[in-house]
Amino acid sequence: MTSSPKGPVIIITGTPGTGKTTHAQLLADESPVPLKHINVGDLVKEKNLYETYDEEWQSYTVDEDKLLDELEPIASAGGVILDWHTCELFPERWADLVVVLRCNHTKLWERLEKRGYPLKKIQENNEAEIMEVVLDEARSSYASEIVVELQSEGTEDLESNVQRIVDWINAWKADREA
Ligand code: DAT
Repeated sequence: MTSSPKGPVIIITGTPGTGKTTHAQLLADESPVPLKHINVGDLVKEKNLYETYDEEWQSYTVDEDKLLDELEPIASAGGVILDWHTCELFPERWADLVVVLRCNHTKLWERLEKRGYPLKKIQENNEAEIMEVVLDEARSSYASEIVVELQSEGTEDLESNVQRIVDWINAWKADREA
């Protein structure tokens, strides 16, 4: 017998700088059910789940098998926010909700510049945001009913987005208690 998960699996994805970690932290604080925030990029570094590190691009080539093995028990247990700039790697069965954060490219450029990214990495990410790469990826990887696109430009967006996800969690919870 499989036990029912204690909470949903919520994927928060989007181009770097769109606000995933900021949203995930606030959501973990405000959620009506306990949610563990996993910053997948940090996990990859901490647990050496990568093959190489590219100095020039300042980025890791992830060992996808190792990462999936690490995340499988966590996702199966439920009650987790997966915060990462890509989502197509995660099996469809893991996801209850996929939030894709979006940001105006001028604002995104400023955020990435502040982060000290090399120019070509800023350009690449900015272009990806304009081309809706992560949104397309989410839409082609998961059922359309569970993919939500949200703007993340200011604190008002942040607060209303998190409230919207909290409302969704309350509905998820009520559904299971019915
Ligand atoms: P990500 O995890 O997607 O790389 P982040 O959460 O680290 O992005 O945010 C990058 C920066 O932008 C950080 O200084 C917080 C700011 N930011 C992001 N979304 C925001 C929002 N909706 N309102 C105000 N600031 C935001």
